[in-house]
Amino acid sequence: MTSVAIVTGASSGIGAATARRLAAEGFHVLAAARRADRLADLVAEIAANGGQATAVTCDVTSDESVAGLAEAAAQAPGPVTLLVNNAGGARGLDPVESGSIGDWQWMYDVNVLGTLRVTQALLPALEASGAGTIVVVSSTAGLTVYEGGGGYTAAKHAQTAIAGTLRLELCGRPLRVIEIDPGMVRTDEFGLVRFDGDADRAAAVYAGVPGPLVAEDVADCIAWCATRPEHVNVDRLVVRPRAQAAQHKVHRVG
Ligand code: 8X3
Repeated sequence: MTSVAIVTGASSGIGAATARRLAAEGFHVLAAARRADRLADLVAEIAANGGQATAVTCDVTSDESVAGLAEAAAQAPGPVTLLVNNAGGARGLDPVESGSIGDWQWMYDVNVLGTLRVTQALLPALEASGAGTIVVVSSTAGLTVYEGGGGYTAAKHAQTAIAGTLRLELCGRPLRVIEIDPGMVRTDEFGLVRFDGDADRAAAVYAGVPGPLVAEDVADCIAWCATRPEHVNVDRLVVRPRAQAAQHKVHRVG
């Protein structure tokens, strides 16, 4: 029977690339995100390429919406063996002394509580499958801090803490927990959300960087980790572009 993979934040970027990749790997993908029109296009594209996917409109900041995702998982045509907690994002690049409480609340709700809500809701199905995998897409921002990144790095550190704690708590049960920490990834929307639609500011982050990661690079890492034999747990995978040796050590040309 086809295994089911759930991907949150699937309407764009890393989430969409992961949904495509997991469908190509043979999973039936439940592609979850807020934007139904984007999901419909994605699901149609996956089907046109011979894959299987179902769109599930879901806002990870809503308990009710996440309950709907769990219901969709219960109706899915196979055991739920993989959850990719990908929904997340950054807002603002303000110093702590002037950071917006609203931005910080949003980042905590989407990145941290979103992971908590979705994981809690799907854990029973993942465990019932006999071999469940929980992926937490955190960030290198979950491992270090940088000026202006306080709200985002705090949220990502919390996500990283959840992944580590879950792995301890689930030890001995048929569940594994994988944390993926991407560095500089150029996607259509991450920078636009962070800078409130300012495309120039978003593009400047990658200016002169030869070969920032793209969403497919991260999807590749997620798919590799999630398709290892079930006794293998890749605890954490940190992936950056070659041009980024560390958060502040970025090679730029021009
Ligand atoms: C995004 C990486 O460097 O913008 O998760 O914080 S960074």
